[in-house]
Order: sequence, then structure tokens, then C-alpha cells
Amino acid sequence: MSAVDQIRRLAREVGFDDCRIAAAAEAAHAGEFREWIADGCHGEMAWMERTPERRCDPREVLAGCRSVVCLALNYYPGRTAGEGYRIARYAWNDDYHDIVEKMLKRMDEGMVALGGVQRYYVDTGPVLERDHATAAGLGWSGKSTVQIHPRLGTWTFLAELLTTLELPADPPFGDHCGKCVRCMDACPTQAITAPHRVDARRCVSYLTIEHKGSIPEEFREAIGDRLYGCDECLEVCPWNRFAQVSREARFHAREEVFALKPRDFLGLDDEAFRGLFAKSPIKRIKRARFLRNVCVVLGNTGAVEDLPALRGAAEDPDPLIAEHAAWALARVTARLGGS
Ligand code: B12
Ligand code: SF4
Ligand code: SF4
Repeated sequence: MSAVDQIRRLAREVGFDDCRIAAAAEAAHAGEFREWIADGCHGEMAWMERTPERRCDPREVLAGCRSVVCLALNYYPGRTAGEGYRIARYAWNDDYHDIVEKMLKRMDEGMVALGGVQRYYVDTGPVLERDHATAAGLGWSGKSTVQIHPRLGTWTFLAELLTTLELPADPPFGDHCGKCVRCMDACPTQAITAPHRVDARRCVSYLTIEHKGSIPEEFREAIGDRLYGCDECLEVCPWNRFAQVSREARFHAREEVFALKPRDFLGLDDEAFRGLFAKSPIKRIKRARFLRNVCVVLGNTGAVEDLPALRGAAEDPDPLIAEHAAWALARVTARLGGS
């Protein structure tokens, strides 16, 4: 069996849904990436500015890199979970970084046996993951910038091993968005400022996860009931018609979380927050940012029964929570007719 066939078999065995190969070369849209950074679209994600030459070319990350093994993992956990709020599906349960890294480690061990030296990443490495996936024909980069897999749709994590092994590259799949602009129309904050360009500073995913301070008031209403992340440009994509629920139960909705209403989250102290979101990506944003988000959701959707919890949050010693709770109280009170 050839090395590439062994690698594909290994990818299947460890649980990936697809595996394709790109030649190690400068990322096709390195220029667009540099412009995106120059325009400040990355907001406060300063780590994205560092070492652009590495991020744009895998050969700068791994000496002697010849190929990029591109992987996709279906995480689709189902259509709905929770009442009165939405959490982006990738965060419905355990953190994918931990799960996928273990899978990549097994792939690496198998590839070492084939004589390769590897560096592997899932999300956190200096790699333009979608560009390599596109080059390898692992679907294509949609107008939303989300990578679309023809069979799995938008609900995939991407991961890759940079390797010194010289493997035959797969052909690209080609762009299949056609005239569709559904994602651009659906985006609640007009963050997709042009096809294939997302201004992170406007994106609800950025505002509710990466952004550390106060959420600019101009976006609070548009955030609606989105408590953590945003799936809007994924949900509307017609390529999700074949999406199947992931085999990985650790991505399925965590019942203890989704049994709670938004106002219940306001009662979480630090310890309870860490317990509820143990192993979850949500734990990373910590209690204050999460409760900030809860207040925004309640400001948009809350009713009379949410007022006591919001009044309590307005007294929170953390000014980030108190300020957003005060904003939410004013909004709910105004909706109730000012009483
Ligand atoms: C920073 C980041 C974010 C930022 C910025 C997003 C963005 N669009 O840039 C924020 C916080 C907003 C974010 C949000 C989300 N993210 Co994110 N994020 C990243 C990260 C770390 C870097 C992305 C990056 O380099 N951005 C810079 C811009 C310039 O690059 P890009 O958007 O990826 O665009 C590339 C292509 O669009 C292409 N391109 C550019 N111009 C053109 C023009 C044409 C014609 C074509 C064909 C292609 C093309 O080249 C670009 C450069 O490579 C990646 C992991 C990684 N290391 O790659 C994950 C990653 C992109 N995120 C991921 C996920 C799941 C999400 C969310 C769905 C989470 C959620 N539900 O809330 C949202 C989706 C929002 C969206 N529409 O992108 C997954 C996406 C998987 C997939 N199937 O696409 C990734 C790959 C992590 C992973 N390993 O699985 N994310
Ligand atoms: S994740 Fe939401 S806010 Fe961000 S680009 Fe997609 S639809 Fe717009
Ligand atoms: S919604 Fe339409 S334009 Fe957007 S990524 Fe999907 S197919 Fe492409």
C-alpha cells in the first residue's frame, strides 16, 4: 500500500471524515490575509499579526516540509438545543481542540513510522487552514469564508499535519457557491463585508468570544439571542442539506447546560461556572465575559421574570457584568412600558 493510502486509512481509523493532500507552498490567498491584517479586521486578536511569513507558508513552520495532510471532522450535533438563547454548535459540549489533538497525535505516530517529520495543528497553529484545505480539494472556501465540504456541509473542523513526506497532491474541488449570497444576506451584523472577507470586529462570534471588554452598543441588539458564537452564515448554507449528526458523542448537546434558562446563568459564581463548563470551549472566556453575553441576550429577549436576576447582576463587583446588566435592565424595563 502506498504511503498516501496508508495515511488516508489511518485518518479514517482515528475518526476523521475526510483526508486530502496539498503540496507545501505559499498559501494561495496570502496576499488577502496580509491586507486583512493591514485593514485591522482581526481586531484585538494580536496573535494573528505575529510572524505572517510563517502563517502564509508551511515551509517556514517546518523545515523540509513537502506536503500538507488536510483533515476534516464532522461535528454537527443537531438542529436545536436550549430555550431562549443559542450557542454556536461547535461549543455544545467538549472542546474540539483536545479531542482532535489526540487524533492528530496518533496520525503523527503513524507517519513517523513512514519516515516523516510532522507538525500538526487544529485551529491554534500559525497556519491559514482554509487555504490549504481549498488547495487540497477538501471542499472550497465559501463566500462566508467558511470551508464547505460537498458531503458534510459547513459543520467541520479543519486540522492538518505539515510533513516532510512527499505525497501526491489532490486536485482542488473548485468553487461551488455560484450566484448564492445567502450567508451575506443573513449575517446579523453585516460582517461579511465582501465575498470571502469577514471583518472580525463586526462578527458576533468575535464579539461574544474573542472580544474581552464591553460589547459596543451598536452591535448589542443585532446579537439577538446569541449567547456564545454565531452559526447564522453556516445555518443558511444550502450545502448543509446532506449534513449528518456527528458520530462523536462528545460534540452532542450537554444536557446540564441546555436545561438552564439565560437568567439561571446569572446565578453562577466562579466555581459553578467552571464546573458547568468543564472541558467546554466556553470555559476559556471565563465567567465575566459569559455573563456579559447573558446580559446582552436578556436585554434583547428578557421579560418581567428576568428582572430580579438582572438586578442582582447589576450589583456584581465585576464592572463588565454590572454595566451590561444595567443596559439590559433599561431595555427590558422600556419594553415593559417603563414600570
Ligand atoms: C481568527 C479566526 C476566527 C475569527 C475570524 C474569522 C475569519 N473569517 O477570518 C472569528 C473569531 C470571527 C472566527 C469565527 C468563526 N470561526 Co474561526 N478561526 C479563526 C482562525 C484561527 C484563523 C482564520 C484566519 O486566518 N482568518 C484570516 C482570514 C483572511 O482568513 P480566512 O477567513 O480563513 O480566509 C481564507 C479563505 O477565505 C481564503 N480566501 C480569501 N480570499 C479569497 C478569495 C477567493 C476568491 C477564495 C476562493 C478564497 C479566498 O483565503 C483566506 C486566507 O487563507 C481559524 C483557524 C486557522 N488557523 O485557520 C479558525 C477557523 C476558521 N474557525 C472556525 C470556526 C468553526 C468558526 C466559527 C464557525 C465559530 C462560530 N460558530 O462561532 C465562526 C465562523 C465565522 C466566519 N464566517 O468565518 C473553523 C472553520 C472550519 C470551516 N469548516 O471553515 C476554523 C478553521 C478552526 C478549525 N480548525 O476548525 N474565527
Ligand atoms: S458568524 Fe455570524 S456574525 Fe460572523 S460572519 Fe457569520 S453570520 Fe456574520
Ligand atoms: S450560503 Fe451560499 S454563498 Fe454562502 S457559503 Fe453557502 S453556498 Fe456559498
